[in-house]
Amino acid sequence: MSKQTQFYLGLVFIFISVLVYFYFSNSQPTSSSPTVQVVNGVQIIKMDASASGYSPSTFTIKAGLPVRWEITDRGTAGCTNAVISRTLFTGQINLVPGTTSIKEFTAPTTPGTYRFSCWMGMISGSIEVVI
Ligand SMILES: [Cu+2]
Repeated sequence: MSKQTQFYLGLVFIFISVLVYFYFSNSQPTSSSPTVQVVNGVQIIKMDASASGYSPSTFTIKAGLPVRWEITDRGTAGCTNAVISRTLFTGQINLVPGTTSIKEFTAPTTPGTYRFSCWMGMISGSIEVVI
């Protein structure tokens, strides 16, 4: 391979690298979180709960907008049979194995990290509220 060929191959390599870089840097998801979808202005969160934890366990939602939280019980037991969050809503969300429980509330207007957990706090997750 001549020096000139190597030089041009180098240029092509750099060019492709730059293209790839811009392609990926521009393709960031438009939604703040892939686990949240917005339908008719309602932010829908889908989460699985089991005795070992929540999946996914973190979400990002927009402040002040309605939320519909669908929690599918994949085998909770004992204290994991209810979800609480003192900062997001009052009361608790009761879970029944094999069924999906739905909780509707309005996202806080103050941005921040809001934690939720089973009623004894052994398994937990968080909802990031952004403006
Ligand atoms: Cu617990």
